Amino acid sequence: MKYWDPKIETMNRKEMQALQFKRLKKSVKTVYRNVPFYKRKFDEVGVKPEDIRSLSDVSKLPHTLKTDFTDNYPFGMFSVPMDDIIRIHSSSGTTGKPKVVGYTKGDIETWGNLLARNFTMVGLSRKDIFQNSVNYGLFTGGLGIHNGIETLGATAIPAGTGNTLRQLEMMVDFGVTALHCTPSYALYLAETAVDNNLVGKLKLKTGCLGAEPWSENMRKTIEDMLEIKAYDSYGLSEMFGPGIAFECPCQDGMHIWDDHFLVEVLDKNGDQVSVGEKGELVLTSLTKEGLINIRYRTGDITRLLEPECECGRCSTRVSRMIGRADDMIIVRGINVFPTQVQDVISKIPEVTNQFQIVLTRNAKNLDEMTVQVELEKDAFTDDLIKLEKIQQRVINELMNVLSIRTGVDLLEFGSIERTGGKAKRVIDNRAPL
Ligand code: ADP
Ligand code: K
Ligand code: ZN
Repeated sequence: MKYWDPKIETMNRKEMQALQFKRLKKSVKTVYRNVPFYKRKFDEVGVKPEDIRSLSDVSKLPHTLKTDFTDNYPFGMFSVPMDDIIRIHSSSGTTGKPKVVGYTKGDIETWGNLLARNFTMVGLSRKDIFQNSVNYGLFTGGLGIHNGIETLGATAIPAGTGNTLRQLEMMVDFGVTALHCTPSYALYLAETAVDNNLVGKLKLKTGCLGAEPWSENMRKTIEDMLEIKAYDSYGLSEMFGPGIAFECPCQDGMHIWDDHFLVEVLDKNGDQVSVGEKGELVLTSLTKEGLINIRYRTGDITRLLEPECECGRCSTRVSRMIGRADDMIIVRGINVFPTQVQDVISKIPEVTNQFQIVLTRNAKNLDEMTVQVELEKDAFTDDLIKLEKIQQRVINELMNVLSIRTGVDLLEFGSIERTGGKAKRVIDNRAPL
Protein backbone atom coordinates (compact mmCIF):
# COMPACT_ATOMS: atom_id res chain seq x y z
CA MET A 1 0.00 0.00 0.00
CA LYS A 2 1.38 3.36 -1.04
CA TYR A 3 -1.01 5.78 0.68
CA TRP A 4 -2.69 5.69 4.08
CA ASP A 5 -5.36 8.22 2.97
CA PRO A 6 -5.24 8.10 -0.85
CA LYS A 7 -8.08 10.59 -1.32
CA ILE A 8 -6.56 13.27 0.93
CA GLU A 9 -2.94 12.70 -0.06
CA THR A 10 -3.63 13.26 -3.75
CA MET A 11 -6.50 15.73 -3.48
CA ASN A 12 -6.40 18.60 -5.96
CA ARG A 13 -5.56 22.09 -4.71
CA LYS A 14 -9.04 23.54 -5.12
CA GLU A 15 -10.81 20.81 -3.21
CA MET A 16 -8.14 20.92 -0.51
CA GLN A 17 -8.49 24.66 -0.10
CA ALA A 18 -12.24 24.33 0.28
CA LEU A 19 -11.70 21.76 3.01
CA GLN A 20 -9.10 23.98 4.69
CA PHE A 21 -11.42 26.99 4.63
CA LYS A 22 -14.25 25.05 6.25
CA ARG A 23 -11.92 23.82 8.97
CA LEU A 24 -10.27 27.20 9.50
CA LYS A 25 -13.64 28.88 10.11
CA LYS A 26 -14.55 26.24 12.65
CA SER A 27 -11.23 26.51 14.51
CA VAL A 28 -11.39 30.30 14.64
CA LYS A 29 -14.96 30.25 15.91
CA THR A 30 -14.09 27.73 18.61
CA VAL A 31 -11.09 29.60 20.01
CA TYR A 32 -13.00 32.89 20.01
CA ARG A 33 -15.76 31.30 22.02
CA ASN A 34 -13.73 29.05 24.32
CA VAL A 35 -10.32 30.59 24.94
CA PRO A 36 -10.25 33.98 26.73
CA PHE A 37 -6.67 34.51 25.52
CA TYR A 38 -7.75 34.33 21.86
CA LYS A 39 -10.86 36.45 22.39
CA ARG A 40 -8.70 39.16 23.93
CA LYS A 41 -6.12 38.98 21.12
CA PHE A 42 -8.76 39.06 18.36
CA ASP A 43 -10.56 41.96 20.04
CA GLU A 44 -7.29 43.89 20.32
CA VAL A 45 -6.85 43.89 16.54
CA GLY A 46 -10.59 44.16 15.95
CA VAL A 47 -11.12 40.92 14.07
CA LYS A 48 -14.16 38.68 14.51
CA PRO A 49 -14.63 35.08 13.34
CA GLU A 50 -17.13 36.37 10.73
CA ASP A 51 -14.32 38.39 9.11
CA ILE A 52 -12.73 35.19 7.85
CA ARG A 53 -14.41 35.00 4.43
CA SER A 54 -11.65 33.32 2.48
CA LEU A 55 -8.53 31.31 3.17
CA SER A 56 -6.28 34.31 2.62
CA ASP A 57 -8.15 36.20 5.35
CA VAL A 58 -6.02 34.17 7.74
CA SER A 59 -3.55 37.06 7.45
CA LYS A 60 -6.02 39.24 9.38
CA LEU A 61 -5.57 37.06 12.44
CA PRO A 62 -2.96 37.82 15.11
CA HIS A 63 0.03 35.53 15.58
CA THR A 64 0.43 33.22 18.55
CA LEU A 65 3.86 33.13 20.17
CA LYS A 66 5.77 30.69 22.34
CA THR A 67 5.54 33.20 25.18
CA ASP A 68 1.74 32.98 24.98
CA PHE A 69 2.10 29.41 26.22
CA THR A 70 4.24 30.43 29.18
CA ASP A 71 2.00 33.43 29.95
CA ASN A 72 -1.01 31.11 30.03
CA TYR A 73 0.78 28.25 31.79
CA PRO A 74 -0.30 25.55 32.32
CA PHE A 75 -3.74 25.06 30.72
CA GLY A 76 -4.80 28.55 29.60
CA MET A 77 -4.41 27.81 25.87
CA PHE A 78 -6.73 24.79 25.90
CA SER A 79 -9.84 25.06 23.77
CA VAL A 80 -12.04 22.51 25.59
CA PRO A 81 -12.98 21.92 29.24
CA MET A 82 -10.53 19.71 31.18
CA ASP A 83 -13.14 16.95 31.27
CA ASP A 84 -12.48 16.40 27.58
CA ILE A 85 -8.69 16.37 27.91
CA ILE A 86 -7.45 12.81 28.19
CA ARG A 87 -3.71 13.38 28.00
CA ILE A 88 -1.06 15.99 28.78
CA HIS A 89 2.38 16.33 27.24
CA SER A 90 4.89 19.13 27.36
CA SER A 91 7.72 20.44 25.21
CA SER A 92 11.25 19.41 26.08
CA GLY A 93 12.05 22.88 27.34
CA THR A 94 15.03 23.26 25.03
CA THR A 95 14.39 26.97 25.04
CA GLY A 96 12.70 28.31 28.16
CA LYS A 97 9.82 27.11 30.32
CA PRO A 98 8.05 24.02 28.96
CA LYS A 99 4.85 24.51 27.01
CA VAL A 100 2.04 22.32 28.29
CA VAL A 101 -0.27 20.75 25.70
CA GLY A 102 -3.52 18.78 26.03
CA TYR A 103 -5.27 16.23 23.83
CA THR A 104 -8.87 15.07 23.49
CA LYS A 105 -9.74 11.51 22.55
CA GLY A 106 -10.24 12.74 18.99
CA ASP A 107 -6.80 14.40 18.98
CA ILE A 108 -5.03 11.19 19.94
CA GLU A 109 -6.84 9.44 17.09
CA THR A 110 -6.05 12.21 14.57
CA TRP A 111 -2.39 12.24 15.60
CA GLY A 112 -2.14 8.46 15.32
CA ASN A 113 -3.53 8.58 11.80
CA LEU A 114 -1.24 11.45 10.85
CA LEU A 115 1.78 9.39 11.90
CA ALA A 116 0.47 6.25 10.22
CA ARG A 117 0.14 8.29 7.02
CA ASN A 118 3.78 9.40 7.32
CA PHE A 119 5.02 5.91 8.16
CA THR A 120 3.14 4.49 5.17
CA MET A 121 4.73 7.17 3.00
CA VAL A 122 8.20 5.84 3.82
CA GLY A 123 7.13 2.29 3.06
CA LEU A 124 6.30 0.95 6.52
CA SER A 125 3.34 -1.33 7.16
CA ARG A 126 1.89 -3.71 9.73
CA LYS A 127 4.68 -6.12 8.83
CA ASP A 128 7.29 -3.88 10.46
CA ILE A 129 8.81 -4.24 13.90
CA PHE A 130 9.29 -0.71 15.04
CA GLN A 131 11.53 0.32 17.91
CA ASN A 132 10.95 3.69 19.55
CA SER A 133 14.20 4.73 21.21
CA VAL A 134 13.23 8.03 22.79
CA ASN A 135 12.20 9.05 26.29
CA TYR A 136 8.65 7.99 27.19
CA GLY A 137 7.87 10.75 29.67
CA LEU A 138 6.13 14.01 28.94
CA PHE A 139 8.12 14.25 25.68
CA THR A 140 5.72 13.83 22.76
CA GLY A 141 8.13 11.54 20.85
CA GLY A 142 7.53 8.64 23.22
CA LEU A 143 3.80 7.95 23.56
CA GLY A 144 3.11 9.99 20.42
CA ILE A 145 5.17 7.88 18.04
CA HIS A 146 4.09 4.76 19.92
CA ASN A 147 0.45 5.57 19.17
CA GLY A 148 1.36 6.10 15.51
CA ILE A 149 3.06 2.71 15.26
CA GLU A 150 0.03 0.99 16.80
CA THR A 151 -2.36 2.91 14.53
CA LEU A 152 -0.35 1.70 11.53
CA GLY A 153 -0.57 -1.80 12.95
CA ALA A 154 3.18 -2.39 13.07
CA THR A 155 4.68 -3.96 16.19
CA ALA A 156 5.74 -1.28 18.67
CA ILE A 157 8.79 -1.77 20.88
CA PRO A 158 8.85 0.95 23.53
CA ALA A 159 12.62 0.82 24.09
CA GLY A 160 13.13 4.28 25.57
CA THR A 161 16.67 5.62 25.82
CA GLY A 162 19.89 4.43 27.41
CA ASN A 163 21.72 1.10 27.55
CA THR A 164 22.68 1.34 23.92
CA LEU A 165 24.30 -2.07 23.53
CA ARG A 166 21.23 -3.71 25.08
CA GLN A 167 19.05 -1.77 22.62
CA LEU A 168 21.08 -3.12 19.72
CA GLU A 169 20.87 -6.68 21.02
CA MET A 170 17.13 -6.28 21.27
CA MET A 171 17.05 -5.02 17.69
CA VAL A 172 18.93 -8.11 16.56
CA ASP A 173 16.84 -10.55 18.65
CA PHE A 174 13.46 -9.07 17.72
CA GLY A 175 14.34 -8.48 14.07
CA VAL A 176 13.62 -4.78 14.32
CA THR A 177 13.04 -3.24 10.85
CA ALA A 178 12.23 0.39 11.73
CA LEU A 179 13.61 2.81 14.28
CA HIS A 180 12.55 6.17 15.65
CA CYS A 181 15.04 8.30 17.60
CA THR A 182 16.96 11.55 17.38
CA PRO A 183 19.63 11.73 14.65
CA SER A 184 22.33 12.20 17.28
CA TYR A 185 21.23 9.05 19.05
CA ALA A 186 21.02 7.17 15.74
CA LEU A 187 24.64 8.10 15.16
CA TYR A 188 25.60 6.78 18.58
CA LEU A 189 23.66 3.56 17.94
CA ALA A 190 25.49 3.27 14.63
CA GLU A 191 28.91 3.76 16.24
CA THR A 192 28.09 1.16 18.86
CA ALA A 193 26.77 -1.28 16.26
CA VAL A 194 29.92 -0.92 14.17
CA ASP A 195 32.16 -1.35 17.25
CA ASN A 196 30.38 -4.53 18.25
CA ASN A 197 30.13 -6.01 14.77
CA LEU A 198 26.35 -5.98 14.90
CA VAL A 199 25.48 -4.20 11.66
CA GLY A 200 25.37 -7.43 9.65
CA LYS A 201 22.98 -8.98 12.16
CA LEU A 202 20.47 -6.14 12.06
CA LYS A 203 17.31 -6.33 9.92
CA LEU A 204 16.88 -2.58 10.18
CA LYS A 205 15.86 -0.85 6.94
CA THR A 206 14.20 2.42 7.91
CA GLY A 207 15.05 5.20 10.34
CA CYS A 208 12.54 7.95 11.15
CA LEU A 209 14.78 10.53 12.75
CA GLY A 210 13.86 13.89 14.17
CA ALA A 211 13.26 16.23 17.09
CA GLU A 212 16.46 18.17 16.38
CA PRO A 213 18.17 19.68 13.35
CA TRP A 214 20.53 17.48 11.30
CA SER A 215 22.32 17.79 8.00
CA GLU A 216 22.33 15.95 4.69
CA ASN A 217 25.83 14.65 5.42
CA MET A 218 24.80 13.37 8.80
CA ARG A 219 22.02 11.47 7.01
CA LYS A 220 24.53 9.91 4.64
CA THR A 221 26.79 8.88 7.51
CA ILE A 222 23.93 7.26 9.43
CA GLU A 223 22.59 5.56 6.30
CA ASP A 224 26.01 4.17 5.39
CA MET A 225 26.91 2.99 8.88
CA LEU A 226 23.59 1.26 9.56
CA GLU A 227 22.83 0.33 5.93
CA ILE A 228 19.37 1.87 6.12
CA LYS A 229 17.29 4.70 4.65
CA ALA A 230 16.89 7.58 7.08
CA TYR A 231 13.97 10.03 6.82
CA ASP A 232 13.58 13.43 8.41
CA SER A 233 10.69 13.73 10.82
CA TYR A 234 9.67 17.15 12.13
CA GLY A 235 7.21 18.12 14.77
CA LEU A 236 6.60 20.22 17.82
CA SER A 237 4.56 19.67 20.95
CA GLU A 238 2.35 22.69 20.32
CA MET A 239 1.02 21.01 17.11
CA PHE A 240 0.57 17.43 18.55
CA GLY A 241 4.27 16.48 18.49
CA PRO A 242 6.20 14.46 15.89
CA GLY A 243 4.60 13.84 12.50
CA ILE A 244 3.87 17.41 11.45
CA ALA A 245 6.26 17.36 8.47
CA PHE A 246 7.83 14.21 7.10
CA GLU A 247 10.06 13.19 4.23
CA CYS A 248 8.83 10.90 1.48
CA PRO A 249 10.97 8.34 -0.39
CA CYS A 250 12.30 11.17 -2.62
CA GLN A 251 14.24 12.46 0.43
CA ASP A 252 14.04 15.94 -0.94
CA GLY A 253 12.02 18.10 1.43
CA MET A 254 9.16 17.32 3.77
CA HIS A 255 5.42 17.07 3.21
CA ILE A 256 3.12 18.98 5.55
CA TRP A 257 -0.45 17.80 5.40
CA ASP A 258 -2.79 20.57 4.34
CA ASP A 259 -5.91 18.88 5.66
CA HIS A 260 -4.49 19.29 9.19
CA PHE A 261 -2.44 22.46 8.98
CA LEU A 262 -2.60 25.78 7.21
CA VAL A 263 1.04 26.48 6.39
CA GLU A 264 2.66 29.89 6.07
CA VAL A 265 6.38 30.56 5.67
CA LEU A 266 6.89 34.20 6.57
CA ASP A 267 9.75 36.62 6.06
CA LYS A 268 10.87 39.22 8.61
CA ASN A 269 8.05 41.55 7.59
CA GLY A 270 5.44 38.86 8.06
CA ASP A 271 4.86 38.32 4.32
CA GLN A 272 4.65 34.89 2.74
CA VAL A 273 7.97 34.05 1.02
CA SER A 274 8.04 32.76 -2.54
CA VAL A 275 9.06 29.22 -3.42
CA GLY A 276 12.74 28.62 -2.69
CA GLU A 277 12.97 31.39 -0.11
CA LYS A 278 13.75 31.10 3.58
CA GLY A 279 11.35 32.09 6.33
CA GLU A 280 9.76 31.16 9.62
CA LEU A 281 7.27 28.32 9.62
CA VAL A 282 3.90 29.55 10.91
CA LEU A 283 1.15 27.00 11.42
CA THR A 284 -2.59 27.10 12.05
CA SER A 285 -4.08 23.83 13.19
CA LEU A 286 -7.23 22.78 11.33
CA THR A 287 -8.30 19.55 13.01
CA LYS A 288 -7.08 19.87 16.58
CA GLU A 289 -9.61 20.01 19.40
CA GLY A 290 -7.90 20.23 22.80
CA LEU A 291 -5.44 22.91 21.81
CA ILE A 292 -6.14 24.87 18.65
CA ASN A 293 -3.26 27.02 17.35
CA ILE A 294 -3.88 30.13 15.30
CA ARG A 295 -0.91 31.36 13.24
CA TYR A 296 1.58 29.89 15.65
CA ARG A 297 5.13 31.10 15.13
CA THR A 298 7.20 27.95 15.46
CA GLY A 299 10.53 29.79 15.47
CA ASP A 300 11.79 27.20 12.98
CA ILE A 301 13.45 28.42 9.81
CA THR A 302 12.80 26.56 6.57
CA ARG A 303 12.45 27.07 2.81
CA LEU A 304 9.17 26.81 0.94
CA LEU A 305 9.28 24.22 -1.88
CA GLU A 306 7.08 23.48 -4.91
CA PRO A 307 4.05 21.47 -3.85
CA GLU A 308 4.34 18.97 -6.71
CA CYS A 309 6.41 15.98 -5.65
CA GLU A 310 7.60 13.02 -7.67
CA CYS A 311 6.02 10.67 -5.15
CA GLY A 312 2.57 11.76 -6.37
CA ARG A 313 1.47 13.55 -3.22
CA CYS A 314 0.27 17.12 -3.57
CA SER A 315 0.76 18.58 -0.11
CA THR A 316 2.62 21.73 0.82
CA ARG A 317 6.34 20.99 1.05
CA VAL A 318 9.18 22.56 2.98
CA SER A 319 12.92 21.93 3.15
CA ARG A 320 14.62 20.41 6.17
CA MET A 321 14.71 22.85 9.09
CA ILE A 322 17.69 25.16 8.78
CA GLY A 323 17.58 25.84 12.49
CA ARG A 324 15.45 27.66 14.96
CA ALA A 325 15.40 31.40 15.22
CA ASP A 326 16.23 31.19 18.92
CA ASP A 327 19.08 28.72 18.26
CA MET A 328 20.88 31.28 16.24
CA ILE A 329 23.90 32.64 18.03
CA ILE A 330 25.42 35.99 17.31
CA VAL A 331 29.20 36.02 17.45
CA ARG A 332 30.84 39.38 16.89
CA GLY A 333 27.71 40.47 15.09
CA ILE A 334 27.63 37.49 12.76
CA ASN A 335 24.69 35.08 12.80
CA VAL A 336 25.66 31.45 13.27
CA PHE A 337 23.37 28.44 13.24
CA PRO A 338 24.72 25.27 14.89
CA THR A 339 23.55 23.37 11.79
CA GLN A 340 26.12 25.26 9.71
CA VAL A 341 28.87 23.91 11.95
CA GLN A 342 27.40 20.44 11.66
CA ASP A 343 27.39 20.74 7.88
CA VAL A 344 31.04 21.71 7.78
CA ILE A 345 32.42 19.05 10.09
CA SER A 346 30.35 16.28 8.56
CA LYS A 347 32.34 16.77 5.36
CA ILE A 348 35.70 16.30 7.08
CA PRO A 349 36.49 12.59 7.31
CA GLU A 350 38.98 12.79 10.20
CA VAL A 351 36.40 14.11 12.68
CA THR A 352 33.04 12.71 13.86
CA ASN A 353 29.68 14.43 13.51
CA GLN A 354 29.58 15.24 17.21
CA PHE A 355 30.43 18.79 18.20
CA GLN A 356 29.93 21.50 20.76
CA ILE A 357 30.20 25.26 20.39
CA VAL A 358 31.66 27.06 23.39
CA LEU A 359 31.21 30.82 23.57
CA THR A 360 33.29 33.04 25.84
CA ARG A 361 34.26 36.69 26.00
CA ASN A 362 37.89 37.73 25.95
CA ALA A 363 39.67 40.47 27.94
CA LYS A 364 38.65 43.04 25.32
CA ASN A 365 35.01 41.98 25.73
CA LEU A 366 34.94 40.39 22.29
CA ASP A 367 33.15 37.12 21.63
CA GLU A 368 35.28 34.04 21.15
CA MET A 369 33.83 30.94 19.58
CA THR A 370 35.50 27.58 19.97
CA VAL A 371 34.22 24.49 18.24
CA GLN A 372 35.05 21.26 19.97
CA VAL A 373 35.19 18.32 17.60
CA GLU A 374 36.17 14.69 18.03
CA LEU A 375 38.80 12.80 16.11
CA GLU A 376 37.57 9.66 14.40
CA LYS A 377 39.11 6.58 16.01
CA ASP A 378 41.23 5.76 12.99
CA ALA A 379 42.44 9.36 12.69
CA PHE A 380 44.03 9.25 16.12
CA THR A 381 47.79 9.76 16.05
CA ASP A 382 50.70 10.96 18.21
CA ASP A 383 52.00 12.92 15.27
CA LEU A 384 51.45 16.54 16.26
CA ILE A 385 52.01 17.82 12.76
CA LYS A 386 49.26 15.61 11.42
CA LEU A 387 46.92 16.72 14.20
CA GLU A 388 47.66 20.35 13.54
CA LYS A 389 46.85 19.82 9.88
CA ILE A 390 43.44 18.39 10.76
CA GLN A 391 42.80 21.25 13.17
CA GLN A 392 43.76 23.81 10.56
CA ARG A 393 41.49 22.22 8.01
CA VAL A 394 38.51 22.46 10.40
CA ILE A 395 39.36 26.10 11.18
CA ASN A 396 39.64 27.00 7.50
CA GLU A 397 36.46 25.29 6.42
CA LEU A 398 34.49 26.84 9.27
CA MET A 399 35.93 30.20 8.28
CA ASN A 400 34.76 29.69 4.67
CA VAL A 401 31.19 29.03 5.71
CA LEU A 402 30.75 31.22 8.78
CA SER A 403 33.01 34.11 7.79
CA ILE A 404 34.46 34.27 11.27
CA ARG A 405 37.58 32.80 12.76
CA THR A 406 36.82 30.16 15.36
CA GLY A 407 39.05 28.22 17.70
CA VAL A 408 38.97 24.46 17.22
CA ASP A 409 39.69 21.89 19.94
CA LEU A 410 40.38 18.34 18.79
CA LEU A 411 39.05 15.92 21.37
CA GLU A 412 39.48 12.20 21.71
CA PHE A 413 36.74 10.02 20.17
CA GLY A 414 33.77 9.73 22.56
CA SER A 415 34.54 12.89 24.60
CA ILE A 416 31.30 14.64 23.65
CA GLU A 417 28.36 13.25 25.54
CA ARG A 418 25.88 11.15 23.51
CA THR A 419 22.34 11.42 24.79
CA GLY A 420 19.07 9.78 23.88
CA GLY A 421 17.41 13.17 23.84
CA LYS A 422 18.23 16.32 21.96
CA ALA A 423 21.96 16.99 21.74
CA LYS A 424 23.22 20.12 23.51
CA ARG A 425 25.28 21.94 20.89
CA VAL A 426 25.91 25.38 22.37
CA ILE A 427 27.52 26.27 25.70
CA ASP A 428 27.33 30.00 26.17
CA ASN A 429 29.74 31.13 28.89
CA ARG A 430 29.65 34.76 27.88
CA ALA A 431 29.01 37.03 30.84
CA PRO A 432 26.26 39.55 30.13
CA LEU A 433 27.81 42.79 28.88
P1 ADP B 1 11.38 22.20 22.52
O1 ADP B 1 11.10 23.44 21.73
O2 ADP B 1 11.40 22.43 23.99
O3 ADP B 1 12.55 21.40 22.03
P2 ADP B 1 9.65 20.09 21.46
O4 ADP B 1 10.11 18.88 22.17
O5 ADP B 1 8.21 20.22 21.20
O6 ADP B 1 10.08 21.34 22.26
O7 ADP B 1 10.47 20.16 20.11
C1 ADP B 1 10.03 20.88 18.98
C2 ADP B 1 11.18 21.57 18.30
O8 ADP B 1 12.23 20.63 17.98
C3 ADP B 1 10.81 22.18 16.99
O9 ADP B 1 10.20 23.45 17.14
C4 ADP B 1 12.15 22.25 16.27
O10 ADP B 1 12.89 23.39 16.68
C5 ADP B 1 12.86 21.01 16.76
N1 ADP B 1 12.72 19.92 15.76
C6 ADP B 1 11.85 18.89 15.79
N2 ADP B 1 12.02 18.06 14.73
C7 ADP B 1 13.01 18.59 13.98
C8 ADP B 1 13.64 18.23 12.73
N3 ADP B 1 13.31 17.13 12.06
N4 ADP B 1 14.61 19.05 12.26
C9 ADP B 1 14.95 20.18 12.93
N5 ADP B 1 14.42 20.56 14.10
C10 ADP B 1 13.45 19.79 14.62
K1 K C 1 -10.28 14.47 31.60
ZN1 ZN D 1 6.96 13.31 -1.96
